[in-house]
Amino acid sequence: MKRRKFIKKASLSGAGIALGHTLMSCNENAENKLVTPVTTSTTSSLPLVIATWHVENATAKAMEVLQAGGSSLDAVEQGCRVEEANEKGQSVGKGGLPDRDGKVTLDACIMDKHGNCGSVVFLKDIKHAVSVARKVMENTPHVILAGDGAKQFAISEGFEPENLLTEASKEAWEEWNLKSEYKPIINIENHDTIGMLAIDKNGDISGACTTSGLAYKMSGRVGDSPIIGSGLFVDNEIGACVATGLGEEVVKTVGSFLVVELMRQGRTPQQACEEAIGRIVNKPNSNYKDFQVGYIAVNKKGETGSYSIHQWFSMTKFQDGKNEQIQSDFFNKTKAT
Ligand code: SD4
Repeated sequence: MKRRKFIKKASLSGAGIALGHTLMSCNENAENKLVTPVTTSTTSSLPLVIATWHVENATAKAMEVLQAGGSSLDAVEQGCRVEEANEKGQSVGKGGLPDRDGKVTLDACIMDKHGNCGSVVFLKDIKHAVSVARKVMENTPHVILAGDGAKQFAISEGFEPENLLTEASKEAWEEWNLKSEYKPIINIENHDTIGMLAIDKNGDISGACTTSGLAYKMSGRVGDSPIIGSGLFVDNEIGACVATGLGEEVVKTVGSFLVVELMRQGRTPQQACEEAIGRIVNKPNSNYKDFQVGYIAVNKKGETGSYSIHQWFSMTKFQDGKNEQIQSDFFNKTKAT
């Protein structure tokens, strides 16, 4: 997930667009691979997996699990682990960009077909945050573990602590530190989360989300990604949704739960994602031009949808032997190039 080159190529200007840039960005190969904006897919061929952004290696891993008859839960965990281990991706796991004190802190969650869920927030030194979240779900009576407690729990479960700050991320932080300009909004230094949803051969849905959060965030800041209902929600009767972008805005509208509830009321995944973005941008005095939010969703029939505030958000979808990046439709067309 190396997106910076793409960011440079996207010659948008103006502060608002620049602020949303990184979260609108995608892989350097994006120009060759993007296809026309998706509306709603109506094929229900299973299994299928979708993920935020351009993460074909991760969706390929998840599909391998699904094709072998594995559960959607195993698929989303294994898929997310690919990006957590990818040191070049500065958005999740090892190599994630640090907070403003130079510490990499991770947020992740996972949710299964029964509505069970687990999450970790402000986790340090353990790269596979999504797997720790799964252990919280399966091996504790709790849903969320935070900080030192989450780390201690992970170690007790056999996870090896390691330094997650790579040289590249350290250098980026040192460069940022020269000005230490702190803006609690998505800006050019910020980056992308992986959220993944899968339906297995039995038709059961699971989801996961993992991130290092906003780059150079305040120490202790937690976004939407590990918050069940905001960053992720799964209802095996209805469908699932996962979010990316400025977590504060997703939390304020309980975005993923909203999308699933809208699907329950009869909206397609695409309509539900659009309406949930509408809740953000249509608020009185919304400064949506300054930040990005994107949703992807799937329903029980295997229909999918994705939508974002600004251009350049994309979804990776693996279904029927095709693993492809799909450009998301978006709200702010007036500023599009
Ligand atoms: C957060 N939603 O921590 C995450 C950041 C993100 O792509 O999605 N970046 O607010």
